[in-house]
Amino acid sequence: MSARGLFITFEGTEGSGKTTQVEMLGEWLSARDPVVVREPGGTELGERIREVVLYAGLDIDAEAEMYLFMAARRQLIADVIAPALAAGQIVIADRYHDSTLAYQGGARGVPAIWPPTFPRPDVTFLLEGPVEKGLERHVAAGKAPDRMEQESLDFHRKVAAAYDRLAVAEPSRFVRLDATGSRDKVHLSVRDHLTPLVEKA
Ligand code: T5A
Repeated sequence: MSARGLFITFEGTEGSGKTTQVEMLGEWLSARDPVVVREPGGTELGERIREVVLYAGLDIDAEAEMYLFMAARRQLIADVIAPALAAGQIVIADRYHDSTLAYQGGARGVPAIWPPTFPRPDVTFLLEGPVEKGLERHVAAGKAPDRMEQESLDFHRKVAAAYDRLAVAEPSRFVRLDATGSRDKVHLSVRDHLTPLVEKA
């Protein structure tokens, strides 16, 4: 548990339903006025890095890509996450450092560590399901693929395998959820896990 506040993150492969669940959770906790952030983004620097790393069509070295995501994250921590947690607020993040460990570390093979200045989440929901299904959801939603979504199926399977290893290594932080269930079913599982923590926060 953070010194103050409650830090909740959502992770998973493309189209696993993170944003949907973050929005549903934000509504459920609205009386607590949670701080909701998405990565990369949430600050002016972060949004600019998002454009560069996902949509500029640049050929980016894998390690440089990792530092770009981490630079965006550090600014978000400094400007938003750390002050909110220090003030006792609930913070909900749509992706966080586990994304770097899974995508850049696991799938791209870059040596990745958890910087000591990055707060650890209290709870990380990992939305799991076949990677093909998530990519299909994007196509069905008509979303233009970003640089990472254009990667091969094999790449996305490596991301899923890396998430699996992260969850196995930290079972007290990770909550694994079946992302193939309905939106409401997944949301009710999220609520079940959070109810005791939210009451204490
Ligand atoms: N990245 C990010 C890194 O490589 N390293 C990092 O350190 C970080 C932070 C970010 C990209 O950057 C990479 C990972 C990503 O490739 P993004 O645009 O922010 O890209 O996108 P993602 O985080 O990947 O989110 P997605 O847009 O892929 O999908 P979500 O949020 O998982 O899914 P969501 O909720 O948008 O749902 C997708 C579709 O499915 C439907 C929704 O309505 C929507 O149409 N849906 C469901 N349908 C049926 N049943 C359900 N339970 C459903 N839940 C949602």
